Amino acid sequence: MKNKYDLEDVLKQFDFKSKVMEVKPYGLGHINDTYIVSCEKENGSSIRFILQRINTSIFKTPQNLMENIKNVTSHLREKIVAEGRDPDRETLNLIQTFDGNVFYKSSSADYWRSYKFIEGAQTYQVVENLKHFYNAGKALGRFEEMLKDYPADKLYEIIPDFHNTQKRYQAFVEVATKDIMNRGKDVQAEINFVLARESEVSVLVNLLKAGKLPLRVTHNDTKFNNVMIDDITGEGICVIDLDTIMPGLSLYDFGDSIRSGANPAEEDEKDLSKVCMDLELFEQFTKGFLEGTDNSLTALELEYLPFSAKLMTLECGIRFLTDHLNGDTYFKIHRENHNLDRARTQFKMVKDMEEKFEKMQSVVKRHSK
Ligand code: ADP
Ligand code: GN1
Ligand code: MG
Repeated sequence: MKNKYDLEDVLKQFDFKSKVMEVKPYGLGHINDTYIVSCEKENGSSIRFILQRINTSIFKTPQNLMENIKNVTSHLREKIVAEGRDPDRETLNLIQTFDGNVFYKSSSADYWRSYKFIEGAQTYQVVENLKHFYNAGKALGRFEEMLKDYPADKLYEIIPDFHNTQKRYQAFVEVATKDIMNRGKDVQAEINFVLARESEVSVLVNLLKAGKLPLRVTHNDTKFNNVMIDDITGEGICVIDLDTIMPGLSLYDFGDSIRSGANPAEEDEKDLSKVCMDLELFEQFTKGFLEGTDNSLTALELEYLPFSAKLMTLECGIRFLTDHLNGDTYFKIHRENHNLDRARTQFKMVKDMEEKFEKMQSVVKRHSK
C-alpha cells in the first residue's frame, strides 16, 4: 500500500547519522502516527529510531508542543546525568533535522519529529506482571520529582483544560443534546451513568481553584503504555509520550495510571465481566508512586488519591462516549462502536471503584508515611 505521506522526503530531513533501511508503522497510540525507522551505521551495525507525525487536529500549536518537549527532556537529561544514570534510555532524545530544528514541517503542513528508539524495553497494553505496575508507579513518581524544580510558567499549556472534568462533562452534555449521529437512543444507560455523577466532576477543579491542591508539572497522559518497561530488570525505564506535559495535579497522573493499568483487561474489552479495578494492582502502583515521589505528596493529595482514580476513569469514559456520540473524530478507532466499547470499560471500572472505595482508602493509608 502506498503511504499517505511522503516518508522519503520526511526521512531525509533528520540527521540519523546512518542509512535508512526500512520504515514501518509502529505502536498502538490513539493520537499520533508512529513509525519505526531501522538504519544501518557506517560500521554495519544497526540502529533504530521512532518517527512521529504529530496529530495537529488535536495539538493545534505543534511548535509550542515541541518547545515544551525539548526543554523538559533537557531538564530531565541533566537530572539523570547528575544521578549517574543513562540519559539515552531514561528520557526521550530528540533527533535534530539537518537545519538544526527538533521537528520538520512538510510542504503539506504536517509536523514530524524523531526520537532515539529505546532498545531493550517495551510498552504493554495490559499489565502482565505486578512488579511492572509497581515499577511504573515508581517511574511516574520519580518523573514528577525530577520536574519539581522545572519552572511551570515556562511551559505552554498545549491543551487548555485537558483534565478539567467539569468542562469535559459540559462538552458531553452539549454533544449528547445535539446527538448529531442519532446514536443517543442506543446509549441511554451510559448517558444516564454520566449524568448521575454530575456532582463529582467539579471536585478537583474546585480544590485547585481554592488553592488547596498544589499545581505541579505533570505528564497528564500516564497510560501504562506510556511507560517503557525494561526487558531484563522490569524497571519503568522511561516515561514517554510527553505531548501533554503541562502544569497540572499529581492526582491526574495517579488517577489516569490506575484507570489504565489497574484494569486486568484491555481498554476496549467487550466482555465486561473481565473488566474491574484490581485492588492488588492498585496497591502495587500506589506503593511505587508514593516511593517515587519520595513521599512528598500533601495530606490532601493523599486523601484524594482513590477519588482521583475514580474521577480520571469517569473523565476518560466521558471523553470516549462524547467522541462516540460525535462521530469518532478524536480518538483513532479500528472497529464500529470502538469508542463506545472503550467508554463501557471505563464505566465498569468506575462502578467497581465505587464498590471498593474504602479498600482503596485503606491501601493508601497503609503506604503513606
Ligand atoms: P501516542 O501519543 O499516539 O500514544 P506514543 O508517543 O505513546 O504515541 O508512541 C506510541 C508507541 O510507540 C508507544 O506506546 C511505544 O510503544 C512506542 N514508542 C514511542 N516512543 C518510543 C521510543 N523513544 N522508543 C521506543 N518505543 C517508543
Ligand atoms: C490518548 O496518546 P495516547 O493513546 O497515549 C489521550 C489520553 C487518553 C487515552 C485513552 C492527547 O492517549 O488523554 O487518556 O488516549 N491523549 C490525548 O486511552 O488526548
Ligand atoms: Mg502513547
